[in-house]
Amino acid sequence: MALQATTTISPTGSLNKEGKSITSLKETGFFGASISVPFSLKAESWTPLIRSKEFRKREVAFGTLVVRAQTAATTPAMTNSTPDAKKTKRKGNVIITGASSGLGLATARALGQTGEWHVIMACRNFLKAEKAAKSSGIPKENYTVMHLDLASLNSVRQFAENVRLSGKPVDVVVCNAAVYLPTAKEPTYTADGFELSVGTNHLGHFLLARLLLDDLKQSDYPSKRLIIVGSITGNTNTLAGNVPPKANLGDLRGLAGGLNGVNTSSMIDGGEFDGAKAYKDSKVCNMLTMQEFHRRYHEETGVAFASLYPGCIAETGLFREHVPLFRLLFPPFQKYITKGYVSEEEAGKRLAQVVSEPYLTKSGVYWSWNKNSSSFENQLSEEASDAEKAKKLWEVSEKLVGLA
Ligand code: LMG
Ligand code: NDP
Ligand code: PMR
Repeated sequence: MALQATTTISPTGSLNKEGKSITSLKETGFFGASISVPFSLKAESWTPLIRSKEFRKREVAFGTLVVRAQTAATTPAMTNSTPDAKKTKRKGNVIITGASSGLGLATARALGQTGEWHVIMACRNFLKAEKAAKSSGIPKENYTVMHLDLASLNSVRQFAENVRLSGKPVDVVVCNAAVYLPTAKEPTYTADGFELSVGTNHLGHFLLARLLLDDLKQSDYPSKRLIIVGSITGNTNTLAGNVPPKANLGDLRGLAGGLNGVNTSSMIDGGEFDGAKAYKDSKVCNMLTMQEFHRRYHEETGVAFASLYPGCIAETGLFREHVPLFRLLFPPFQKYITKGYVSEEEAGKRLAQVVSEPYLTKSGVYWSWNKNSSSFENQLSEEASDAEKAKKLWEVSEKLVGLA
C-alpha cells in the first residue's frame, strides 16, 4: 500500500485491536517520530502506488431502472444481486456538506451522474455551489443546493428544518465540509464563539448529525448511512499523523470550557492556539464521533456509521490558506515521494462507494484504500479509537451545541 494507509491491516481488513502495540511510536526522531518497526517503512508501504485504472462498467439493475455505475475491478464482486439493492425502488437522497468544491463536489458528481441518487448539496455559498454543480455536469434533476453554514448552530438547525420541509426522505448523510487554517496566528470563531476549525468541522457536524438521525431512522431506504470524513493526519499511528503539530485532545478541558479563547483556551486540550493542530484535533473528533454514534445507535436504528480517509487530495481548496510554496510543492511531494496522492475524481469515487456500495455497509468502520484502489477496514490510532474519550467528547459536545 502507499503511505497513506496505516500499517497494521490484516488482508481481510478486520479491525486489529492488538495492532496498536505494533504501531506505537516513540515521540522523537524523524519529523517528531522515531519509528519502531514494523511501522510504515515496511517494503509494502514504499511500493509505488500502482494506479490500476481498470474500471469496469457494470449494469446495475435498480428496480425497473437500469443505470451504469463504475466500480474498481479490485473490489469484491458482491454487489447488485443483494436483496438490499433489489429492494430499492426509488432514488436515494444523500446530503453532502461542503459539496461546493473538492471531495464533496467530486462525490456529488460521482453519485449524481448515476441516476440512482439525488444529492442535497449542503453549502454555505449558494451561488458557488450552484455554479460548481452545473459546470461539473450533474443533471439538474439529480441535485438540490440547500444553504448550510456549519459555523453557525442556528444555520444548522434551520437546515435540518428545511430538509424536513422539503419532504424528501433522508437516506444517507455525509459530513464532509471542513476548514483548515494552518497559517493563522490568532484563533477566529464561529457565530457561537467556538474556535473556527473545531467549531465547523466537529461541532457543526455533531449537531447536524444528531438532528438528522431521526430523519435517517424514519427513512425506508434499505441501506441508511451516516458518514463522517476523517483523515490520516489525525491518526498518530501513521507517518503523516506524526508530522508536527500532532493531534491530541488531552483531557478535553479547552472544549469543556467552550473553546472561546476568552475564559479558556481555543484548543481542545487547553493549549496555545495552533491552526494545524486544531484541524487535526477536529478530525480525531470526527472519527471518535462516528464510533460513538455506532455504539449508541447502530443496533436501534439500523443506520451504518462510517468514517474514511480518501487519500491525499493535494489540490483541493482545503489548502487555500496555506503559504504559496506549500501549495506548489505539496502535490508533487505527495505524488512522487509519499505516493499518497489521489485526484479529486478518484477520491470522489471512493466516498461515493462508502455512500452506495452494498459491500461497504459495515458500521463503526474507518475505511481506507490500498494501492490498487481497493477498500479495506483500517485501524485508527489509540486516541482516535479511545471509547472513553469518545463518550466524554459526546457529552461535552452535546452541552456546547445545546442538546443537553
Ligand atoms: C507548516 O508549514 C507551518 O509552519 C506549521 O505552523 C503548520 O501549519 C504546518 O502542518 C502544517 O505547516 C509548512 C511548511 C513546513 O511546509 C512547506 O512549506 C512545504 C513542505 C511540504 C512539501 C515538502 C516538499 C519537499 C520537496 C518537494 C519536492 C517535490 C519534487 C517532486 C519531484 C520528484 C521527482 C521524482 O513544513 C514542515 O512540516 C517542515 C518540513 C519541511 C521539510 C522540507 C523538506 C522535506 C524533504 C522531503 C523529504 C520527504 C521525505 C519523505 C519521507 C522520507 C522518509 C525517508
Ligand atoms: P475543500 O476546501 O475543497 O472543501 C471543503 C468544503 O467545505 C468546501 O465546499 C467549503 O465551502 C465547505 N465549508 C467550509 N466551511 C464551511 C461552513 N462553515 N459551512 C458549510 N460548508 C463549509 O477541501 P477538501 O475537499 O479537501 O475537504 C473535504 C473533506 O475531506 C474534509 O473533511 C477534509 O478534512 C477531508 N480530507 C481532505 C484531504 C485532502 O487531502 N484534501 C485528506 C483527508 C481528508 P466553500 O466552497 O464555500 O469554501
Ligand atoms: Mg503530509 C507519508 C505519507 C504522508 C501522507 C499520506 C500525508 C498526507 N503526508 C505524508 C507525509 C508527510 N507530510 C511528510 C513526511 C511531511 C514532512 C515533509 C509532511 C508534511 C505535511 C504538511 C506540512 N503534510 C501535510 C502538511 C499539511 O499542511 C497538511 C496537513 O497536515 O493538513 C492538516 C498535510 C497532509 N499530509 C497528508 C494529508 C492527507 C494532508 C492534508 C491534511 C488532511 O486532509 O488531513
